[in-house]
Amino acid sequence: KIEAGFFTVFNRQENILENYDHYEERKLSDMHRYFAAEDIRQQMALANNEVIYRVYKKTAPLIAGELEQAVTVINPGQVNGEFFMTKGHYHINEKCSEVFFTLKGEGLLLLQKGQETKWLEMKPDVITYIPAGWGHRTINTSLSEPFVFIAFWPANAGHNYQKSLDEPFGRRVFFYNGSYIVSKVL
Ligand code: S6P
Ligand code: ZN
Repeated sequence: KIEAGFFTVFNRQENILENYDHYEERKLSDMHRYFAAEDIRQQMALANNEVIYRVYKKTAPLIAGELEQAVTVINPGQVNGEFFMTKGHYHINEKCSEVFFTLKGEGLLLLQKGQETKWLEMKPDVITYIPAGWGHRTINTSLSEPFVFIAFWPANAGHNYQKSLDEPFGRRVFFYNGSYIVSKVL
């Protein structure tokens, strides 16, 4: 049973959402098809199959008119020079948009629609908007700090992860010269 009216608290010491219902955890082994690296098995061994990101959720009713929210914590790190990132997805209901509010760290929001790719920098207090119909992925571009943001989206959106494998994002983000480079996928 979902409470009618609730609050959550982001604990910025621990980087968790207090009183979450559940969290989803993505390790390197869950994500091997999303990174560019070919020697992913070797990388997995090297990196000890570490946690790339966690998504903390407090659920709302999954019906039109309601809003879902989640806090995403992407750890710092790279796979063969490619920064840790989310799988990225499209909303099944193409009329559903989304808003991100950045809580900690620094990163990028990568947006994809057909052949068109856009990216926006995220850092604390920056609010980014994902228009309906656009695929979205976030990337932690910090070398040392977790990248944390809260997302709000329509509860009837649904998530399509297969599409971000079938039609990969047009850019990938790599470590370069002490910072990051957004490189075109050929
Ligand atoms: C949900 C929203 C976020 C992501 C989260 C993880 O619509 O966009 O809460 O679920 O950032 O990314 P992904 O691509 O694994 O769902
Ligand atoms: Zn989404």
